[in-house]
Amino acid sequence: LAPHRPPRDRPTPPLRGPGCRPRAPLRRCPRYIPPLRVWPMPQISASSPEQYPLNPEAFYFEYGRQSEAQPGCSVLDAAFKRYFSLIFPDYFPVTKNFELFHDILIFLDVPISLKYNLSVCAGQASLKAETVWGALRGLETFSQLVYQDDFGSFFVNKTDIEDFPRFQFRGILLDTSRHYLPVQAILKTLDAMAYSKFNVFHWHIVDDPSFPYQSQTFPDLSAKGAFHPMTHIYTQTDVQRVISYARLRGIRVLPEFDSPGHTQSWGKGQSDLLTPCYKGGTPSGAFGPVNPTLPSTYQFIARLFKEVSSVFPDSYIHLGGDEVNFFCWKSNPDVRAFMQKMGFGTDFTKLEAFYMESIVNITSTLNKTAIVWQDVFDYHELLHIWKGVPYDYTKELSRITKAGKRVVLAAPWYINHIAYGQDWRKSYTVQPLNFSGTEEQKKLVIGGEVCMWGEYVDATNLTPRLWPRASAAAERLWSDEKQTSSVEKAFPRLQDFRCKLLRRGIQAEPLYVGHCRHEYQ
Ligand code: CP6
Repeated sequence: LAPHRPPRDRPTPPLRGPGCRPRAPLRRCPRYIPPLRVWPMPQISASSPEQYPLNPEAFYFEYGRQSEAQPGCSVLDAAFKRYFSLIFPDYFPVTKNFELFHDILIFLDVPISLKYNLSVCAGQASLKAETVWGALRGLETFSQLVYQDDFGSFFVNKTDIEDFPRFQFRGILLDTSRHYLPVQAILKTLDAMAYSKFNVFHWHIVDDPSFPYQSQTFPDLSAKGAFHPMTHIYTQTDVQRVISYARLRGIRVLPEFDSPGHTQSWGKGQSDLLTPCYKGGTPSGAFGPVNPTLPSTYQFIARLFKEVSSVFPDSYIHLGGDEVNFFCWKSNPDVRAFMQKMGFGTDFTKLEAFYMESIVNITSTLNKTAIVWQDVFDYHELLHIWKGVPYDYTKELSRITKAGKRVVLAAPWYINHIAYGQDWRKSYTVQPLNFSGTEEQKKLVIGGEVCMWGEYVDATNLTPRLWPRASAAAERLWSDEKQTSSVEKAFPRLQDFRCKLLRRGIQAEPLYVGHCRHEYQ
């Protein structure tokens, strides 16, 4: 922190602009302890009215001497650059080839903890984290502590923070099948996710309407199944770009290839994959879910998932399994014969379970953990709760955790649904662990997810529909429940955070009447 420690080996920075600005700071209100304007709220924090000016000419980040991470650590080198610009918006260094120096101490010990400690005092701020991912969250917090006065000078108050996430899975689902989202729109969402400390991008990449993923093994899937074979696809380069952009921000990418339902677009580029529907004893020309009776189906899935699991490095893969319509399976004589042979009688949920079990086995041979929507519950370790909308997901939480399965809660955060008024309040007051069950059961709730289904969403309205509404869920998933129990106290903090999003170029919608010092340009 400037100006107490002059940077080494650098010329005196030139004065900026004509004339001199008034010498800051005037301590306006010495006894006033400002509310901590950090979203989501850190677990433990103490701030003081003691205020330090920050000079962008002299500010730098530095790796601590004892830190295991040192210059060359790609995640933190890149984060220092990003956060410099976020801390000093609109500031452009005058010196050419401006080198960023580093003034943050990073200690790496236990490589699983996501904790960080941030201590801001005169002349120096230190950030200690056991992993680079924890350090990223700490940088985000630090950047939110810095503010500007009416003359544009930067300040930060004396602050101590110890922070860690309440839940390990804090996701956002984007649906790129109902509408194609340009890569830029995805990257922008990843930026905003990092500002709210989300850590999972659940990429619902394909579905009935389109198949934009360009597969190396099966190029026809996007050539015939995308809205447009050249302009509305994600190439391997696009996908790598999204994955590495997300990684630099501490976000994992969880791909979803939903089957056996929601696969109409798959059928265009892969013949004999979908079940032919029958009408009056003959094929009607329509197709239903993936055909679970043919060995070729499983050979196809094995090859597709082999590719997907090498393209997406995350250890999880989402297999979907939701909303399977049995109507077409019932109409097909070959499917009915298969049911007889397998002894399933007329219970089509058994056929669905057979299919899901087979593809879960395929994913485990690829060393990935399968996640499925709650509809198919018997064969999986990790389930995704989406039903129980609006508010009966608590029963599902009891039922599924009782069976010893881990869960991610999505049902209360379907923010593609919109309503007049402040619906963020509902998202904010969700209590994910408020269901009947033992302590052991509660530990199985690994987190939650905000879903932005794409029927009515494309790049024109994605950002304002997501932000700051998703941030309400982000605080619920990150912060201590007791400290964040008041929606009224959250309101001004979320309004302030929304202004920060605007300042960072995220077109977040307003919560209610009001203004931001820097309105969206
Ligand atoms: N698409 C897919 C969807 C939905 C699901 N799966 C969905 C269902 C109900 C609501 C919102 C979205 N559009 N593939 C369910 C997980 Cl209210």
